[in-house]
Amino acid sequence: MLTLFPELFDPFWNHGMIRRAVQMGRLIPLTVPIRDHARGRHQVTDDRPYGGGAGMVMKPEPLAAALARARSEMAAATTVLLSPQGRPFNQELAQSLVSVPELLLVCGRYEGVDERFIDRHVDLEVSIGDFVLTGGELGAMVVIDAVARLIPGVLGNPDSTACDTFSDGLVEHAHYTRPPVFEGRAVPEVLLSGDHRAIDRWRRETALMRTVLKRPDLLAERDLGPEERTILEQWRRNMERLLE
Ligand code: 9D3
Repeated sequence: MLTLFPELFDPFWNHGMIRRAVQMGRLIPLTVPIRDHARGRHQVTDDRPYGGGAGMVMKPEPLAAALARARSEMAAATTVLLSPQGRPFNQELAQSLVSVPELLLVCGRYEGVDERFIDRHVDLEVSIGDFVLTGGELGAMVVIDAVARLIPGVLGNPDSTACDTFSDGLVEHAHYTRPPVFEGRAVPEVLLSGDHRAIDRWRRETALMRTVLKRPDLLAERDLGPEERTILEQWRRNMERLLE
């Protein structure tokens, strides 16, 4: 991890799943402060853009020196720059990053990073979405969090990554726990029935309906299975009956 704000990562490395990945030796909580690798009395890390314009650009030399320091601990690492121009991060990219042996994340700040550093040292640019952040640090935490939980053994229950939201293209069914009645609202009866086939069917059906209501874009990108067709046709018949 290369950053101008290493202190942002201190609590991050020390909690929950991330700490477990660190303890397992699968995540190195190494934060290289880019500023420590800047030369001169003022340790300047940014400068004005050639050609003019607003904002500042991250100088390439401190980044390259900080990267060399990080590479002394992870020689063969793939370098990932967090940047608004990057490939949009999603579960599929998280899945493919978890099988890369070593990842080294670089957080930019200011308006951008000198392109020559990117050309020479960056293997992949990743964005966490189409909105503007003040720097790459939160992006790096998002990527680390999403990838770390896919490392075998980091999550207590390996099943919980198998049916992640989006990995089968639907949002999840609703979840309930005790008490059986909360603020006058009961838990759906089927969940208390002990009938596991009925529960499974209810979950698949409501997952599909919740996707229709909350994330119709997910369904537009994928084909319906035969059971899903049946469920939607059933709903259509119910709607038609209501309209009559
Ligand atoms: C006006 C041009 N801006 C590009 C959209 C300049 C600019 C704004 C913010 C350049 C860099 C940044 C800092 N952002 C990140 O470093 C960043 C980011 C983001 O802003 N959005 C989504 N994902 C990411 S990952 C890193």
